[in-house]
Amino acid sequence: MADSLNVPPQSQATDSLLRRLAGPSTTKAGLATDQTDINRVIAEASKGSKFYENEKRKDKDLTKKIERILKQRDEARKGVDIAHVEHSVDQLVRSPRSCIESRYNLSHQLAKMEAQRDLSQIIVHVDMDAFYANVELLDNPRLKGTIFAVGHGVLTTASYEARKFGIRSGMPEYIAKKLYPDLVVLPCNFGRYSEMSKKVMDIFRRYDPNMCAASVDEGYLNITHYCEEHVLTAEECVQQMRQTVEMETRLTVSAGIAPNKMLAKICSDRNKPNGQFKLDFNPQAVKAFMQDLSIRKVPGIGRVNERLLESIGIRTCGDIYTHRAALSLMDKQFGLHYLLQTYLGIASNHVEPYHRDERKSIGAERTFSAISEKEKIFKKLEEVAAELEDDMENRGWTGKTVTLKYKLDTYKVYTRAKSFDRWISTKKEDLFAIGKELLLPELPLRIRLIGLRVTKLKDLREDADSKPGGIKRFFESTSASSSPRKKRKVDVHQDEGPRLSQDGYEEAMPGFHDEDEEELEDEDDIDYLEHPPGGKPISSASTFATPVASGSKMSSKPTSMSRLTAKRDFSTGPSRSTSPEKPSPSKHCTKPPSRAAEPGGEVQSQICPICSRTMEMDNTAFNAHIDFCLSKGAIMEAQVEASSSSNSRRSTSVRPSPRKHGPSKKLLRRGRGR
Ligand code: TTP
Ligand code: MG
Repeated sequence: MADSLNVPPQSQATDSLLRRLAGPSTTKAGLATDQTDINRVIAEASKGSKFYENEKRKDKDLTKKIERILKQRDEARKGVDIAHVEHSVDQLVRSPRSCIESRYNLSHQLAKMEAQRDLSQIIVHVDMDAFYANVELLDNPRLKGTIFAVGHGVLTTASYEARKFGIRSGMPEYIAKKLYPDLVVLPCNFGRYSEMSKKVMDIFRRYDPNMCAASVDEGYLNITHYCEEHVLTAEECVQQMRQTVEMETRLTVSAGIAPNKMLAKICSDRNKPNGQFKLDFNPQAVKAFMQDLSIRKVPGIGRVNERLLESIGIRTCGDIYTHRAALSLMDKQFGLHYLLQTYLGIASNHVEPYHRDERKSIGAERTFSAISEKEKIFKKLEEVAAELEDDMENRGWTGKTVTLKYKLDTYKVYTRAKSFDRWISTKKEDLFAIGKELLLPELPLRIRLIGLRVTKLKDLREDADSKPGGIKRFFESTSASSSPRKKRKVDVHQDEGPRLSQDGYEEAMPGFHDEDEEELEDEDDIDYLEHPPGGKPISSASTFATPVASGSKMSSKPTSMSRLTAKRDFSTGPSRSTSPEKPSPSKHCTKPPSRAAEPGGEVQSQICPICSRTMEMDNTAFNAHIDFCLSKGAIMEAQVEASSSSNSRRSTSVRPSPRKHGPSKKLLRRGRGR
């Protein structure tokens, strides 16, 4: 990061664009320290593509936003005694029982920040090393030591040898080959990754049966009990667990040991590959660890939040304290509480597997080379409907609202929704018909992605699985964890308050910052690669993602590959749903007008299919709100669901339900999925 910041003699705007074009995986382990030249090669190779233009636009928007924020900050500073504000924040950090809550609108929880620091639990974050690449090595040992990557079109991962050349996840293959022309690129073999993922997760579960699988190759464990029972130190236990994984699978894993999930995740990257790092379990050690840590290393602080924080001088977690007055004055924009908590190294230590009942939506989408012919678009829609049928039936879900999503060849995303007063049919013909109805008024279009998503879900397995006493069955953790896809997206709705962990810890900066993070998801769409400047077309694949709940914020790996990978289902014997009744349009139909009718329109009361709020607004505003909800809904798609064919090119995602406040509410994230 810092290296690219020093790129002379670029203007700030050019510099930020260079960094943006470099993609989200610039902090990956094993990469060359100086990425300046690499960033230039990437920018040069991307020039002229629609992707480049889109990134340029987004960079400009963000720059404007930053200018606005700085103006607001300067306004807020006027006539304010900064020393007094700093003193107040100090009291907040050091004397939690001080009475400044009301002045800064701080919650009771905030005031207890330091007092609530819990060092009693041993939390471990495990993350397989170069997972797809190392699985490939199992089957082809001759690759050992070679510079290779996995995933045609866009790379899913790269061997550590390749990373030295700047090659990494999410990088277009043709750009990677500019960095190292002899790069060997292997096709993805998702079935195999899934198989190995299951194996390693099963080993982790021996140490914590309640572990949370955060993605295909990573998870959180609480080993406190195991260590006590087996009279082991945390380091011994993790060493043993890593050895077991290597012995039984011939794959290596790195681990971080710390008092909470955020710290454990940061620590697991410290000694990658094939290493472990334990943080001392005392407040001083934790604070010292955070002091010089780049804010970008904090799970959930991505490129956009990084830029926003940098704009007010915050590059390290230690800088949070230095700039506490500005943060306090700009609390709404930056989230003082969350950032102070981060500065102190305080976060959730609650480890629990994903619960099925948190799902919010199920969807499928497909990315392709831009098309405008009506018949071709319908064909894609039909395919998506068929995929959705499969997943809804296999996973036992129906719902009441269907949202069509499409992305223009300019990368602009639109959504159109329709609600029903009965549970919709999961039959592909019916899903297709609804999608078509939503799509028709929009035509003609030139699009590169089409998707359908069903929300307001009903769990068709719920009744069957209910036990006396009303205990809902947990979603099979293997199923929720082993999908060979990564899709994660942090999301916060500003008006819903901060995103909270299961045990009530704030886990993100305020929502509007994520608007841009959300936009970054566009880079997940790989079609810009189909016609690399001067290169031959590269085919794209699409993806399927299902969520994992807990650890979402803690699992903020870059999203850029998610759409490229197919998925496999690990759920055991999915039950077939009973056929729901045929849908009938609801009077709260959310169907938006065709674009010809935009902007404006009659103000009416409408219910958002995503957040369920009733809103008085015209259709344009309403659609903008749905877009906002869909793109920012507090959900992550981190897991890929199953497809019987591992090379399938479809994409399906299931989202957890919207974030709620208060302890023991699940942390929610979503991936784009749209
Ligand atoms: P990561 O754990 O992020 O990466 P990694 O295991 O390859 O390397 P590291 O040693 O740094 O942990 O992701 C696990 C797998 O998920 C990765 O091997 C491929 C896949 N993946 C994608 O498909 N797209 C992505 O953008 C990323 C980051 C990973
Ligand atoms: Mg990994």
